[in-house]
Amino acid sequence: MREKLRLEKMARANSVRPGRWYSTTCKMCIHTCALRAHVSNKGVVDKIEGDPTSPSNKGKCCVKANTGAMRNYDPYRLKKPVKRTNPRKGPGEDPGWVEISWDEALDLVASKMKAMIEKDPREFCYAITDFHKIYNWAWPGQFGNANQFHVIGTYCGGAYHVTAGIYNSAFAGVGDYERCKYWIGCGTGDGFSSHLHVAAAQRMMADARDRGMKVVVVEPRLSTSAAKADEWIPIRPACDRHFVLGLIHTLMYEHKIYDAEYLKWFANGGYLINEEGWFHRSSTEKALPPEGRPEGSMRWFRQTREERYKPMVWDPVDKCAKVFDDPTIKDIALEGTYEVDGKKVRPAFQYIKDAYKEYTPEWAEKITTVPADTIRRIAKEFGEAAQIGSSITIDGEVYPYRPVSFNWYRGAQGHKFGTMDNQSYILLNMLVGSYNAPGGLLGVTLGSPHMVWTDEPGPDGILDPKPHQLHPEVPFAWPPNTTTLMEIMPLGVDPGQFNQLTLTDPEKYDITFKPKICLLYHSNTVWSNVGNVEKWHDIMRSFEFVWAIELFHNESSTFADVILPDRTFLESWALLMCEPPATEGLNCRQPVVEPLGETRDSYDILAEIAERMGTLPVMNDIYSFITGLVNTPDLMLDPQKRYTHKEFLDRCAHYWTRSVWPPERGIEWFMENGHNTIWRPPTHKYYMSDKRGRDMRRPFYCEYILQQKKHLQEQLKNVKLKFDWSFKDYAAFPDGSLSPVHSEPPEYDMYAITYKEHFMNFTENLSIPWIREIADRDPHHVGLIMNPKTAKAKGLQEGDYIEVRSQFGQLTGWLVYTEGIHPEVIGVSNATNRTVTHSPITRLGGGQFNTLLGNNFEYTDLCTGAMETVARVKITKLPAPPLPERY
Ligand SMILES: Nc1nc2c(c(=O)[nH]1)N[C@H]1C(S)=C(S)[C@@H](COP(=O)(O)OP(=O)(O)OC[C@H]3O[C@@H](n4cnc5c(=O)[nH]c(N)nc54)[C@H](O)[C@@H]3O)O[C@H]1N2
Ligand SMILES: Nc1nc2c(c(=O)[nH]1)N[C@H]1C(S)=C(S)[C@@H](COP(=O)(O)OP(=O)(O)OC[C@H]3O[C@@H](n4cnc5c(=O)[nH]c(N)nc54)[C@H](O)[C@@H]3O)O[C@H]1N2
Ligand code: SF4
Ligand SMILES: [Mo]
Repeated sequence: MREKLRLEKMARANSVRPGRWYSTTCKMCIHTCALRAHVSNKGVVDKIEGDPTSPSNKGKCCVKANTGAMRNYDPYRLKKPVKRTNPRKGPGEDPGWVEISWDEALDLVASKMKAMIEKDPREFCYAITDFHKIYNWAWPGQFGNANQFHVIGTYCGGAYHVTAGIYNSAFAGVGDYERCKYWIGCGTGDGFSSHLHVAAAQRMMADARDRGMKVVVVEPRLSTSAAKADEWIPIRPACDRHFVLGLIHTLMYEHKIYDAEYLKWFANGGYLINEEGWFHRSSTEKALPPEGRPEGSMRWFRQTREERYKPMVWDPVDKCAKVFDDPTIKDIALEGTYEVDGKKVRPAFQYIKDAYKEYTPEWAEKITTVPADTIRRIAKEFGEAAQIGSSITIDGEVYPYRPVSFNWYRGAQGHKFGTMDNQSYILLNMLVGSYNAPGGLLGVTLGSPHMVWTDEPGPDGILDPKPHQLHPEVPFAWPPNTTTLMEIMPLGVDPGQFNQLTLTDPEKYDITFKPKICLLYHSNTVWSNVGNVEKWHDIMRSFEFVWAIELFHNESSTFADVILPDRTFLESWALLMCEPPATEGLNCRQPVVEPLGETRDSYDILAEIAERMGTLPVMNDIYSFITGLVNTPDLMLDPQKRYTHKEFLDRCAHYWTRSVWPPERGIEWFMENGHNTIWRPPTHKYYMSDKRGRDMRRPFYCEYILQQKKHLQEQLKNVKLKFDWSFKDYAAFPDGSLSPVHSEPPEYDMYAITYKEHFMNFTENLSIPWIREIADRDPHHVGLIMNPKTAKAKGLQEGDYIEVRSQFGQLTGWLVYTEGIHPEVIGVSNATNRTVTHSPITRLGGGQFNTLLGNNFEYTDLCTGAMETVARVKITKLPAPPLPERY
């Protein structure tokens, strides 16, 4: 031990020069782990570590954080505004960048923007994806504009956040690391490589496994999670819901394991459903919005008259139907068929169980390739580990104890029918009573305090649904005012992919305006968006003016007319915690070094442009509104004043600590102390108990989604759409509908998938030497991965140069063998599909993965905007070009 310490000290002594530590916050991925950065007396960052005082990452950080200094000192960073001199745009064209002064750059942008808003603000499209400054997402709101031009919502959380909002008032969800004993991870890197606060989650996962938690991973690929799990279940892509429907069937019909008490009292498993699929409602008893309810709750004023009558349950003791909140209810029936008011009705549980009769393990095996016996066994293990009936006392309060969780993210639900995918995983957790129980699956907030967890009772005794986690609902209108068609997606998350459809053929979508200006701020939308990439290039060329706020050149900013250089996280401000898995509070990012070159903080850039456009007062009002500052006259922004980012955050710090996490603190306190993070308090709102929960039942049967569909259909009655708009994605509970990727022409005989890894942030950090070295040593990230059995059957071998072609696009690469992939799947790592970068260190690939994906309504979940992120492809061997250097 002593030797180890001595060596550790030596290592530190070698890597750091005399200087001091600063508390700050990481931004090498979307999350925000607390860090400390060591800065030498010469003002150079020479070491980055996790902040040992943070209860979230507890002194740990991941490899990406370690490379923060390399990002900062990257010689190819943009350090001055640049303007293109070559009007021809696209790959292969040298934009002919020339450096210009800030004055010239800002004048140019402001004058173009001003002319545009004076004419028609709908001519502005924007891709803004900086999660650390989420208030900047609202910047275009000052023009009343909502033409989002990115897929940050719909590639990953489109359906996930909407359903988490409806079913749990949450932004995300994850197993209770502290108390879970049996963890299934499906299409997610949670706890290992991606999703919520990787560095913090890895630590929590390691601790949980140390105390014996079993981990099962369901994945087409031997991912980091799968490799570390107790069991890997390889699955055919885009059918995880079918696997889970198989588990639910088995638990309901074969093992007969389910948490009846949870389904009766904490969910609406006992609500009576009529043959048309609606709640059977009392004909006399009407519910009214609770007194003192804040104005503007969409859900209450949206309800039709008929929907205001209370839903009913069957009391098997008194043998009659009663309204759900009748105090005389002795018990609630979950099963059976009854006649009430002359109508045939069934409890929701029975209704769903009947619908799931056909979803046997054998049915699921045919679709998923997971053996029926495995499905039976996993169902049994999961059901038994839930310890249904057991309870736990925490701080004197008794809770149901259900130490199992089914976890999932992008891979499991980034698909056509993504809404139903999410619903199925939620239903499985509900079925065993683990949804919000200690040990089970718990809600996670987005993290910004103004969007902090607020669950509250809604109509029908059910939790008030909060589907709109990122911005308020876009009201119905036709013709549409957005290029994303949000007007006909009452539950949607802006489907940025639809820009490709609406901008290519505006008439078909009744778009009466023509977008001319595009802003790319912290968004590589040409790389990250789905659909044929040449079509994206055409759209980028069709804008009259493109401006970007970036650190680097990339696939998208190569189309820009002007690029304004942002500061790195070591030079700039932020105050938040993004998607904390088990903690709450604020982390402060502060400049720890002098900024390089003539860069500026993106907040300050946007404020200055607003000032030059004459819209600063509106910007300030909007920022006051979305941060909540509007509630406190002493902290609200003065519309006329231009604040620096630090001044703005100082006000947020005061307000957020005053209102959410007292004691009140200003930014100076955070600069000194780093964060005010607390571990989820035990008797916390996250757990459901008898005291909390009975008036906020979770919708095992989600009539609300059907109501949304009905309202939309009514609004569309008077409109003649020139395209087919399906409503199949709206469902009260999930069924076995299949994504169209499973029925493509037979020559597309393989599935192509993509994935993140712990060392990669999408793909943008592959320009960092340490990251590039890691990627180069891992076969999963140097070529297109395929199972050798499949390759041999196709007459291919490792090292072959191959083309991967879908109905929509194609890419090329070198074939790499791995046993760690489902035989029907080809893996396209994010590390293999860059096409334009700022740095010679990044290896360019033979095309972008997303060009393989279908970008149309058939491949989109039209309830939420989530899209199919799996492609069907055929593989052909090509003559090999010379191997690139270092391959
Ligand atoms: N290290 C790291 N962490 C990140 C990010 C990052 O880029 N790097 N990005 C952040 C963001 S914005 C997001 S959205 C999250 C994403 O977090 P995750 O959803 O955890 O990440 P992905 O790698 O996109 O997808 C998870 C896994 O799904 C698998 N997969 C693909 N198709 C299927 C399928 O059909 N079924 C199943 N079961 N699995 C499938 C992939 O092989 C992959 O391992 O991570 C966040 N955190
Ligand atoms: N093939 C493929 N496509 C994907 C995914 C995938 O895994 N594979 N993931 C999908 C998901 S889940 C998401 S959320 C989206 C993400 O999509 P994007 O948000 O477009 O993701 P990035 O490529 O990381 O682009 C972010 C850009 O921000 C820049 N940047 C980094 N730090 C800063 C900063 O501090 N300031 C400024 N101004 N810029 C900065 C980087 O240079 C980078 O070019 O992509 C989706 N598309
Ligand atoms: S998980 Fe993200 S925020 Fe946390 S240390 Fe790693 S790169 Fe930084
Ligand atoms: Mo994402």
